[in-house]
Amino acid sequence: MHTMATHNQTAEPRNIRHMPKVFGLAMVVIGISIPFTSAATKPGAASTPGTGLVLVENPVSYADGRPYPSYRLNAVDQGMFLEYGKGPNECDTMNAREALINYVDGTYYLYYDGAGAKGWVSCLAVSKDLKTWERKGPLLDFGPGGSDSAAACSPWIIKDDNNLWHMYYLGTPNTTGGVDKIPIAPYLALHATSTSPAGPWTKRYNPVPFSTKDGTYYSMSAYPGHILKQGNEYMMFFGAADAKVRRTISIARTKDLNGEWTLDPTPALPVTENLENSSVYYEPTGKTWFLFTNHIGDLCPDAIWVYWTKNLNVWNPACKAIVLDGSNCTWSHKCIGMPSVVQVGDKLYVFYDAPGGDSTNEMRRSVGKATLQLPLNVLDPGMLQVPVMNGSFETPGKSPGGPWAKFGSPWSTIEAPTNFQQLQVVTGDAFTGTVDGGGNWAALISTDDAPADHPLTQYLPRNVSAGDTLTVTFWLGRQKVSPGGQAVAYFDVGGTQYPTTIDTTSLAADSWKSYTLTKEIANSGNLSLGFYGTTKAASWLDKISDVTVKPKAP
Ligand SMILES: [Ca+2]
Repeated sequence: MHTMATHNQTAEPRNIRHMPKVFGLAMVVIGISIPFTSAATKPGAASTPGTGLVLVENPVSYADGRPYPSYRLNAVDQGMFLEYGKGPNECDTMNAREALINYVDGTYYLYYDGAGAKGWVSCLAVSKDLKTWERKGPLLDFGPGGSDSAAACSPWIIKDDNNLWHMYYLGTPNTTGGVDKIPIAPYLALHATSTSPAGPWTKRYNPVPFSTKDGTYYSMSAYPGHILKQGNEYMMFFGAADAKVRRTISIARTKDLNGEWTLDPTPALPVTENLENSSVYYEPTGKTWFLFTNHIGDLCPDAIWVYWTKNLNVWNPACKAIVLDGSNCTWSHKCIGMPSVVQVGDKLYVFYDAPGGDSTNEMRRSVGKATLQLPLNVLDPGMLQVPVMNGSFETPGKSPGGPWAKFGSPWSTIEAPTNFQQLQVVTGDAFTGTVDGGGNWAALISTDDAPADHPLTQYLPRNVSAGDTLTVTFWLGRQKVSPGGQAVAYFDVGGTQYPTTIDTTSLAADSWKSYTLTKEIANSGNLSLGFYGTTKAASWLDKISDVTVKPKAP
């Protein structure tokens, strides 16, 4: 049946997009630095300082079909300021990257990975004003232990209660060799201490803070990240990669900076997000934590993304935005390296590395910076109308990008399922008429198009609680010359599905009907919405509403 109306059937331009329906203000929030939520309650608040979310209009498609953020939180690029090749003792002749900014007692300490003749080590540049920088040369050296014999990079630091600084850095005994000597897995977590961020640093090889472990999401790599203290516990947002080299951020915990760290059994964000490195900022205005990280694209790191949460232990993959990519970086169009952030007055400075131009190269990167006007304004975590993005599937194309994940071809380079089917309702001669307001494209739900193990699913930017009642409406059609099909629609709350079966065999051929899924949920967690087929014959899905949350009666 898929031959009757394939996605190649017409040359419908991909830029015909139905603006996703978002609650309230979102429909008019197009621009930069407009508060996303406050204007709804404060007329004229558009002049309020700060940076707000704007909707993504041109989602990027990735080879593996992963979902793309629905929002941007645009930084204003300040350009490149620390060019590789100018450090003392030829410490950074081929690279200056992995910029980690620290502000301590009036001085900015910029740690960056310099690539010189011997390989990659962390180097130091200092500044009092972020304008004039003094390059001090290598901060660390290779070895003497085997675990950092080939590279000693990317250090995050924190001061303990006795004013001793602790450093956690990435070491590896392996590189690609040759001239470039690019560090390769395993990326290991190593420890050092000093009385000053400027060093000298004393390496502490025992105990090892944490290590990779077979059979886990950190089987390939487990390397350091941003550290902060909550109560008497230190939390580290460490980097992980699994056996399929799927990368993400998770949380390591310890009460003793000289001891071992315990890694959370599940990652803070799904491995399918493809993220490296972390830098955390707390926004007091909205009592919200922001995790800045590096998104890895098809060829190279391609953007700085930020995730936000009110609860450091609970992160939602839908609560994310693009901060800097080739569209708003002034000098690097395809490759943007890892971010770190520091607050300076009413701005948040975002440091990053990039190769410039259209390069996607690992080498010849330099360091740039960008700014975000504070405060950062994001979604209301208690919203009662949760936006479903692209709910009418008006995004034709072979690999649509956008918010839907596992859309027929999830992780196709890894697990190689079938192509997705997103077809034209009338032009494809499947129906005489469209759903009113649903546009001309719909998704097919069948065992061929969206089977139970590859459902059509969307993360939603809402954490819900036991006792809440969730409602969504959507339209299903039985096309001409088809028996109709059977399928399942479900809410997913923290991995628990609340399903209902749906059946279009009882509809008249060439007709549409509205369905409502309502569930009172019994657990708490991140919310997502999904659909999958249970018969080979398809149901056509269109015009999915926002999800309404009715909180449990007090
Ligand atoms: Ca549609």
